[in-house]
Amino acid sequence: MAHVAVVTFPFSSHAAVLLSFARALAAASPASTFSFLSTAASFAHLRKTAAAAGDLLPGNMRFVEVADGAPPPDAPPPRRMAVFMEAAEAGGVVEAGLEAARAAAGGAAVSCVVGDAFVWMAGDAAAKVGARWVPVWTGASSALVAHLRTDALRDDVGDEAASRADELLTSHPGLESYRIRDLPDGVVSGDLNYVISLLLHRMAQRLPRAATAVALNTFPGLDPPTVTAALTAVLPNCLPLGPYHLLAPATTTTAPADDDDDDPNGCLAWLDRHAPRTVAYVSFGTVASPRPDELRELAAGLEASGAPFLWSLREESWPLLPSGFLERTKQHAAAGLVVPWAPQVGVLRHASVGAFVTHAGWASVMEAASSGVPMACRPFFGDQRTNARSVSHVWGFGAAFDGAMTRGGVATAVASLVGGEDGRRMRARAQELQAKVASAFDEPDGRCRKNFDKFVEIICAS
Ligand code: U2F
Repeated sequence: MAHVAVVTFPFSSHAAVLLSFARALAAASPASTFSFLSTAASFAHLRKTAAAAGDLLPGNMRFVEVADGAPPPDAPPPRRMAVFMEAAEAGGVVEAGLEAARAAAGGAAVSCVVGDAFVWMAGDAAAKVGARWVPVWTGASSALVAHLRTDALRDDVGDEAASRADELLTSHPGLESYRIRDLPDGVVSGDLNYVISLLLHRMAQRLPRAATAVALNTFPGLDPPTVTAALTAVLPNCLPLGPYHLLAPATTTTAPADDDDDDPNGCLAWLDRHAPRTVAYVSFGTVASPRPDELRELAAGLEASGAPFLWSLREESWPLLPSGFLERTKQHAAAGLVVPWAPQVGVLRHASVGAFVTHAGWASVMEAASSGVPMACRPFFGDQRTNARSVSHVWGFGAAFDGAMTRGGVATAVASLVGGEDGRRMRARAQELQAKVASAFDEPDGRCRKNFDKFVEIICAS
């Protein structure tokens, strides 16, 4: 019987994505044992946000806590990431987690380590216990191509990233549609020694050598053939089996409109009161945050657009909103609703949502594409510029702001997406992708469904 350890990158939305992925694996292979490894802080967060994660753990899966490297209590997230990765790289964190998993499973040795590709040292830990390493990539294929080509890109661009920012990467297979400025942070620009830049560089060096297979959060028909070819040339065993959020057992992805646990802020009931495709949904994911002046511009632009809006905004930012803004949204409930958290998958599927203003985090892009919702992207960091470029120039189901959002820019973008000619065209493109998701994923013989079955077979093989 297989014992699969699932290793998370215990920050931002990564652990929640892995948890829903692990649940899908556990449901698909009820005879196998699954140990889900994360830190105490990550488990606490998952229990709060991932639809009562603890209650919904399948019987063949258990949580196993790993060390976080002991960051100072008041350390900000980037410092926590650095401390965790240093501890994991020094050895011991994943190894101890695998040993704890073995002990908790009555001595059953771990036979396979599935894990967020960010935690590349899980490959070494797996090898030490004679297990396979099967990483899960949570970003876009194009971003992965960029990371796999980091050395070649650095050789080409050197220290000219700023002066050649608008140059297309025509000599880099798979990246022909992207400019140097669209590359993820830490490839040729930004702080190359930042913890995330370093981990992605090392991950890219390990994947081709050590991964038995790699799960990709994409579906056939999404990535251009050049991207797929560039990836499979280096990672022949990569399996497109997304959108990952559709893999989870139904209870975690489809919140009924009246389910207070999944929708404590009443977003879906509020959306029910609006006409089809009229509402702008706004969210910048779990980490990104516009600066105070930009936040005020966004708020003013939403009001000026005339479109009703649902805005998921972390409560710490509410005091930064323009004076009277929250009161106005409360008094005229039809005009806008600001909430600290929204059931995003259900929101994007709702018929009244006509536009998505977002940072273009990869899970958000996939959730919008699979719901047929056009996007207005305001990328902030990491891979978000690459994703925004894909949405606007490769797939054409959205637009990207040029830099910070302004009142006028937001009003125009939202009005265009919900009512303009450009919006209609972009919605049509989004709906084409939605149809591709349906055939690649939902149909019993769809390619993603088959790739998921193959993935399960690989990880549960004895
Ligand atoms: C990091 O991404 P983020 O966590 O910032 O953003 P997403 O990948 O878009 O994931 C956000 C998830 O949180 C959910 C939403 C997504 O599944 O449905 N969510 C929600 O349910 N309710 C809310 O009110 C707000 C969000 C990183 F910053 C990105 O650059 C990367 O692309 C990404 C993937 O590696 O990880």
